[in-house]
Amino acid sequence: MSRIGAEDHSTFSPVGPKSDFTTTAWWILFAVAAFVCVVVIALAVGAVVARRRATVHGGEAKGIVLTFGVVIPALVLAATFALSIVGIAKVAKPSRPAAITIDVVGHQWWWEVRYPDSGAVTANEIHVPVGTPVELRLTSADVIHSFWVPAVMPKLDLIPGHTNDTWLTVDDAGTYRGQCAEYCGVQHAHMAFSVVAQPEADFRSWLQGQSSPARTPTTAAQKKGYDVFTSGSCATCHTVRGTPADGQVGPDLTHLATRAKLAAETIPNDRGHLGGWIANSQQIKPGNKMPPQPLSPRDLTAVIAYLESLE
Ligand code: HEC
Ligand SMILES: [Cu+2]
Repeated sequence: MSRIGAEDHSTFSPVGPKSDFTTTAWWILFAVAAFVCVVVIALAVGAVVARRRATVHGGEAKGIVLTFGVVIPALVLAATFALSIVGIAKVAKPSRPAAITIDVVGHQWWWEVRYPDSGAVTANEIHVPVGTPVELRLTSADVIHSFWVPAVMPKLDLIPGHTNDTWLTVDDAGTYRGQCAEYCGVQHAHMAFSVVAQPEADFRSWLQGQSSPARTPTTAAQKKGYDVFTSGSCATCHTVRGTPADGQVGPDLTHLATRAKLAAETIPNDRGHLGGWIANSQQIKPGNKMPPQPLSPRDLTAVIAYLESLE
């Protein structure tokens, strides 16, 4: 089954072995807890009735307390504990070795995504081959963030100065929304991303595109935009591989035009939003780390033309 739609953001529609297990475990624990709750309420009601009739005597009461207060809770807790142990083992390692490694670095308030084997760098959009285990190495450039793709895998923190090694497998092709799940400052809510699971061949061609240097500008407007970008402030914060722009503060923009959304899924990647973002991103995502860029209308139009050519 193939599911396309970034709104797929639910732990109740698992699409990988990790979320499959955690969702099943959740249902089991829910059923057990609900059952215990009903039994306890029934016993409490029973106790009131029995007390009125005064039919339970010392020895009988002791038996009831031992059975329902000690033996049954011990069995229930032992069973759920066993489930957790099985779960930890299941979620710890994929069933076969990971085929690729992806480094994810959390930033206030966006996600840096690197494919170390090919040199590809992108932001907020993690492409993976469908049905294949992928190794994830999570860390942070500033504060603690948390990587969460509800349909694919449970949460794991990104911690500054430390790398958390984990993995994911997506069984159905599609786009799955992820979200930072650890409050990390004013724009925490606008720190989303997507996991795009593609057939192997599509993934390979995507990766090849992302690892190549930026296209050279062709039209006059693109050339002008290139000059504004590389000689102005943009280049101090952004990298466009294959040009002198090698800033490390913001997302790599080498293939910006291939991304569906901008600013960690805050706005769509189209001409109007792109222009609005560059002119004054503070109006769109207040407090984010990109200051307003006071460009002349001509320069702004040129920069947009250049960025839109970066496929
Ligand atoms: C002081 C550093 C800084 C400067 C200067 C700067 N940016 Fe940014 N830019 C950022 C940061 C940080 C982000 C990520 C913001 C977020 O999503 O929270 C960003 C995001 C962007 C994005 C969205 C990228 C994506 O994939 O979501 C675009 C496009 C962009 N900047 C273009 C520009 C252009 C064009 C200029 C120059 C006119 C510029 N930036 C100048 C820091 C900067
Ligand atoms: Cu956060």
